[in-house]
Amino acid sequence: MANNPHTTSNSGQPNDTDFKTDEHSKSENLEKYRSDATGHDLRTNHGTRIADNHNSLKAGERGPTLLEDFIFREKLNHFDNERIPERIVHARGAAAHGYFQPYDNAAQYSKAGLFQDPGKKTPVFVRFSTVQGARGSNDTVRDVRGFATKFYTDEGNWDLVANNMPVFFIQDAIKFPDFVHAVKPEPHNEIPQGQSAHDTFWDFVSLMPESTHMVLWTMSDRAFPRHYRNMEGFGVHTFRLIDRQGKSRFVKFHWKPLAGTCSLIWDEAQKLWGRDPDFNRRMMWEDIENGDFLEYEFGIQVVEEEDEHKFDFDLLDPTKLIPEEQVPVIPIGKMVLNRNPDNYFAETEQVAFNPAHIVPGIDFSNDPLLQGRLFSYLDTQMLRLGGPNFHEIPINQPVCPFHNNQRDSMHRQTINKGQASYEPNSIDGGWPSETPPGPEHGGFESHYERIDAHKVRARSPSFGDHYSQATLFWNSQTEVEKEHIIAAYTFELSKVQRPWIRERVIKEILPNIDLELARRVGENHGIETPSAKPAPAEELGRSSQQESPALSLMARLPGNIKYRKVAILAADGVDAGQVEALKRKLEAEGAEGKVIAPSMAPLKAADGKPVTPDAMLNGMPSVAVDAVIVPGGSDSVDALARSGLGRYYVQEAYKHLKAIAAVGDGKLLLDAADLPTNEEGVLTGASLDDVFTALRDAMAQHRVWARDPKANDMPA
Ligand code: HDD
Repeated sequence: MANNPHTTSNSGQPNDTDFKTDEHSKSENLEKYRSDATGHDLRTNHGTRIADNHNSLKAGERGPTLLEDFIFREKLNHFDNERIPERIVHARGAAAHGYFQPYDNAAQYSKAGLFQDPGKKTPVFVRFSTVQGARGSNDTVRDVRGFATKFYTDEGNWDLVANNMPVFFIQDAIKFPDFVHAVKPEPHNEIPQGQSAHDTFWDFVSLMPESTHMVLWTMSDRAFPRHYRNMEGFGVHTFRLIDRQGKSRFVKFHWKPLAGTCSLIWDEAQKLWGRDPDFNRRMMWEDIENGDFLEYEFGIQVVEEEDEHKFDFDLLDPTKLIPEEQVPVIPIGKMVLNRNPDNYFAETEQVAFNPAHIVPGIDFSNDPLLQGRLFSYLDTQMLRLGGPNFHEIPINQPVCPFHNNQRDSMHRQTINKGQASYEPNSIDGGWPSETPPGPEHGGFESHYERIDAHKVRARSPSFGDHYSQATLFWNSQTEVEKEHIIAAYTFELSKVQRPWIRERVIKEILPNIDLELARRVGENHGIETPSAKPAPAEELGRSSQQESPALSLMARLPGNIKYRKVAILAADGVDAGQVEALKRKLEAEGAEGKVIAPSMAPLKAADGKPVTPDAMLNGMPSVAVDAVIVPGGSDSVDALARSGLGRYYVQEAYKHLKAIAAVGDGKLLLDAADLPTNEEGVLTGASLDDVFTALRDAMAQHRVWARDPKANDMPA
C-alpha cells in the first residue's frame, strides 16, 4: 500500500475490500508528509539556495529595500498569511494519536469493521478542547470539554465528536447560533474570555428552560477536569448501530477513563489560569512523552427499537441522558492515546471533525440537534480550511483507498488520472464503481426507516420536560458536590450586571431543579425564593428515578495514586535519605515526587550530599501538584517556615483539599503556616513509614473531602 491512499492506482482489479489497517497505519500515512530539516540547506519554497537570511536586498547599505528581493517577499508573504480562522467554538484544543481495540463482544452490535476483531487495533486521533474561549485562552476555565475522536478505519473515517457531559444546552440546532452568540465574549467589548459568568449567557439560558439540565452540569466540578485522562466522554445524541443482519438498535456512546474521574477545585482552577494556562495540555503532553498513556474504555448503552418509547423522556431529546441504572453501559473496547503530534498546526489545528463522517454499521437518529450538526461541520471546514479539499490535508485523509469523481477547487493535491470524471462511464472501465451494501465491506446504506409525516416547524411535546433530569442530577450529587454547585451559581450570578437576570435565574429556574438549591443561592444574593416549584407541570416533567449514583464524580474516583505528582518541599539542610526514599516509594505506586525548593541552585542536604531541585516554590506551585510532603531536616524546615512562599504552599494545598504530610521536624512548617495537624488528611509522624500509607490512601480519594466545609477559612 502506497502512503497516500488517495493516489493509489486502481488499474486492474481493485483491492479495496482487502484493505486492512493496523495501529500504525495512520502514522505510516503521515510519514510521506513529515519534513525534517536536519542536514539540509536553507532554500526558498521554490528550491533556490539562500545565501543571506539576515539582510534584505537594498539600494545601498542605508537605502530602501528593493521590490526585486524575491527571497524577502516570499518569506514575509508567507508569514503574513500564516493564520487561519480559529474554530467558532472549541477553538482551544490539544490532541494525541493512539489506537482503539474492540473487545470480543463488540461485533454482535455493529457490523462496522473496527468492531469485528479483538486482535485489531484501529488508529485514532483525539482532540480535547474547551468551547467558549479563543485559541489562546486558558485550559482550566469553567466550560464543557470537547472529546472528538477520529477513527481511521478500514472502511473510512468515523468521527465521534463528543463532549465530557452527556447532554446539551438546546434541543434543536436552529438555536445553536443564538446559544453560541450568548455564551461567547460579549459583542461590544469581547469580555469575558473563557467564561460563562456574564449577562448574555445567563440572559439566554434563563429564557430557555431546556438548557437548565446542561447548565447544571457546567456548574458542577465536571467543568474543570484535573486531566483529560480523568474525564468521561459522551456522544450525547442517540445514534444507531446496525448489525450484520441489518438490524438497527439505538445506542448512546460513552468513554470511561480507566484512571477514574476527578476534577480541580474552582479556586485552584482560577489560579491555574495565571500559574499554568496550559495545565491540561501540558500534563497530557508530558505524560505521553513519559510513556504514561491515557486510557479509556469505550461503552455503549443499547436500546432495542421496540423499547424506544418505554422511557419517561424522548430518546431523541439531547437534553436527556439514559440513567445507567436503567440501561447499563456495556464496555466494548479500549482506547489508548500514546503518541504526541509532530506539529500542532498541521495536525491539531487542521484536523476536521464531522459527526456526518460515519461508516457502515453506524447510523444517525432523528435527534434534531444531531441532524443540524450533520450540515454545520462540513460547512465550517470550508471557511476554516479554505475549500472542499480539506480531506486531502494529511491528518484528515482516510487510511483506506478513496476514489471518486469530485475534482479541482483550491489547492487540489491529487493528480487524478483518466479522462472520465463521471459515473457511469465506459472510457475508464467504469471505475470508480459503487459497492452494493452488504454485511461486510459493503457500501453505506442508510437505515431503512419509515417516515410518514407532515412537514412542520414544531417541537415534539415529548421534548417538553425541562427539569426532571436536572433534579435527578442534583439529587445524585454528594454533599460536597452540592456545595460546589451552590458556590458556582453564586459566583457566576455575582458577575451578572442586570438584576432582573439574576432574579430570573434564582426565582424562576433554580427552584424547578431544587428548592433548597434556589434558597441557598438566593440567600447569597439577598433574593427570596418561592416555596413551590414555579414551572408548569409539563415542564417539571417526571423522572421514574430519583437518584443516579453514576452521575456523581465520586462514583469513579481514581482509587490509586498512579500519575499523581507530589511536591517534596526542601531547602538546604533537608534529610536527603528521606527525599530519596520518598521518591522511590512514590515511583513504586506509579506516582512522581518533585523536589520543590526556594531556588534552582542544588541543595546541600544535612549529610552534605547535593539534592537537585525539580522546580522552585513559585515555579511549580501547589496548584500544579496533587499532594505535599515536608521531609525533616531542621535547617530546611526553618528556611521554608520563614519563607512566605513556603508557608503559602502548604496553606494553599490545604485550601484545595490536598493531602499534606510532614516527617519529623517537617511539622514545624505546618505549625508556622497555622495548619491544624490533628485532623484527617494532615499527616505527621516521626518516620516516612508513619505517614506514607495514610498519604497514599488520602490521595487515592483524590482530595480530603471531609475538609471541604472549612477550606475557605484558609486565607491562601
Ligand atoms: Fe459542535 C466543533 C461537540 C453541538 C457546530 N463540536 C465541535 C467540537 C466538538 C463538538 C468536540 C470540536 C471538534 C474539534 O476538536 O475540532 N458540538 C459538540 C457536541 C454537540 C455539539 C457534543 C452536541 C451534542 N456543534 C453542535 C451544534 C452545532 C455545532 C448543534 C451546529 C448546529 N461544532 C460546531 C461547529 C464546530 C464544532 C461550528 C466548530 C469547529 C468545527 O465544528 O470543526 O461546526
